This record gives sequence, C-alpha cells and structure tokens, in this order.
Amino acid sequence: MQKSGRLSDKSIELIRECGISLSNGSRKLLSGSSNFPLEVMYLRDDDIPRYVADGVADIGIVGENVVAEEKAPVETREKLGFARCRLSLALPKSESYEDLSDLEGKRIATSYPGILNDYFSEKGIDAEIHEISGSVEIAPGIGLSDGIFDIVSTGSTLVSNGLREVETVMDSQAVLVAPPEMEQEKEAILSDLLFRIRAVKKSRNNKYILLNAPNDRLEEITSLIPGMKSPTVMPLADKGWSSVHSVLNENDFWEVIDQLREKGAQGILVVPIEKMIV
Ligand code: PRT
Ligand code: ZN
Repeated sequence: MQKSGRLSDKSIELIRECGISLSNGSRKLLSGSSNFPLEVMYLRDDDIPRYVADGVADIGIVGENVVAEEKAPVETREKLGFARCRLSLALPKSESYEDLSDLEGKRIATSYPGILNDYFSEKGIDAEIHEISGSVEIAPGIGLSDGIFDIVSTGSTLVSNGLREVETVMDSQAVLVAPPEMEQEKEAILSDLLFRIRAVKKSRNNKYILLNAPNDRLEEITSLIPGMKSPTVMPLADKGWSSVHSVLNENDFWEVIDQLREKGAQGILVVPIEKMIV
C-alpha cells in the first residue's frame, strides 16, 4: 500500500477494520501481522501496479488512475470505495469550449500522459501532450500549456487557478489489485481477505435501526425496513406497542426515517454496524 499520501490512512484503516492487526506503523518498509498471514509493504503509489505484476508484492491497494497509467498486467479484484476522484481536461475559464475538436493542436500538461494519449487516440484528436510531474494546474498560467489533464476531486484547485473542467475522461477510486494468476495457497488467503473487506464495506453502507411502533401500524412500518431477511419484532411491556429492529441502507436513510415517523414510529435509534455478513 501507499507509504504516505491520500491512500495511506484509509488503506491501513480498512486492513484494521478487517480485524487484522499490523505491527508498527508505515514508518518502516514492511510490517507484519500477528493474526493474519499478511505482510504490508509501504511504497510510492506509482510503483504498486508494477510490484504486483512482478510478484514483489502479491496484491496491492492503489488508485484506478495509477493502474490505468502504468498499464501493468494486474486485475482489479475489489473496488474499495475511497479516494474517489476523476481525471478531467480543463481549460482557462476565458477559453471557449464546445467539444473535443477545440483541443486540436493544443498543448495539454499532465502527469498522466498514458491515459490522455489513449483517450486522444480513441477520439481521433491530435493534441500535444506535455508531461510534467506535480503542480499541473499552474501550467496554463505560466504559459507552459493551453490546458491541463489532471485529477479533480472537489474542483477547488481548478477554480483557484482560473480553470474550467471541460471533459471527464475517467472516474477513479482505490482498488485492490492482484495478478491474473495466483498460487492456490495465496488465492485462498486473498479470498479470506476479500470476504472480510466486503463485510466491512457492507457494514459501512448500513445502519442498525431500532424503533417503537404502535401495533396497529406494525405491518406498514416493517414493510419500510425489510432488513436482511425480515425485521425482528418484540412486544413492549406497554400493551399496544412493539419494538422493531432492522438494518437500513445509508442511501435510503432520511427518506425512510421521515416515512417511519409519519406512520407513528417513535424512539428511533440508529447505530453503526461493525461487520455485516449476508
Ligand atoms: O508519493 P506518492 O507517489 O505515493 O503519492 P502521490 O503524490 O502520487 O499521490 P497522492 O497521495 O496525492 O494521491 C494518491 C491517489 O489518491 C491518486 O492517485 C488518486 O487515485 C487519489 N486521489 C483522490 C487524489 C485526489 N483525490 C486529489 N484530489 N489524488 C490527487 N488529488 C489532487 C489533484 O492532483 C489536484 O492537485 O488534488 C488536487 C485536486 O483536488 P480538488 O479537491 O481541489 O479538486
Ligand atoms: Zn504517485
């Protein structure tokens, strides 16, 4: 995994949430685990796809953008849902733009020449790609290029440099990569790890919900929160009321909560789930 940067903390957090303890921090090149057959090697993100392809590491956690740029023969085994961003073309705000053909003959600065070159070839655009490492966003301002191709997350870097996003070329997030073929023994360890990662990911998107429901509206209320199989319903000491327990997806959260309240649910408690095995 990445030694220090935007992927590091989330990568370590994911491994720890999988119940895997890691000795020492990312200060060393390697750290081992006392409770899982895993050793973590801390690297620059750009080296990760190549190290995995060459078998120096068995698996890697890296951005899809880096995998695409390095063109190493590795497979994405799981999307991890963090470090989300997009790779976009941007031009100075004052520059008019209608479609890609406006980039014909332009100089574009980027740290991702491979991805951009593939994109321009596919679209049949003849533009000049100017590779620079770091601070790509200042290139047009100092006359080094006409536009840029770079990672965008919130878009504030573009805005503060007087640039405007004109095309999104790819979306990216952190992924777990592995070589296409793996020894059986390692594949078994990887499947165990992926099983845990999926349980952690699932739990992040779901909440445990407990509420009190009037018995005459129980059916309507339980139909709103079907949960994993079906909700648990238990009588309250107060006759006419029941306690309902279920699991609720984060994305539906506010909408469902509003509907539950409308139907007379009271004392709604929502608690995080640590792991979820379905
Ligand atoms: O030292 P090492 O080579 O390991 O790290 P690095 O400096 O190459 O990478 P790092 O740590 O900056 O990013 C690692 C990965 O995080 C990237 O490859 C992406 O997959 C992902 N990621 C997610 C981002 C961003 N979001 C991001 N916002 N990588 C970079 N940025 C930069 C971008 O380059 C631009 O300068 O943030 C700026 C844009 O951000 P907004 O929010 O202003 O749009
Ligand atoms: Zn890097």
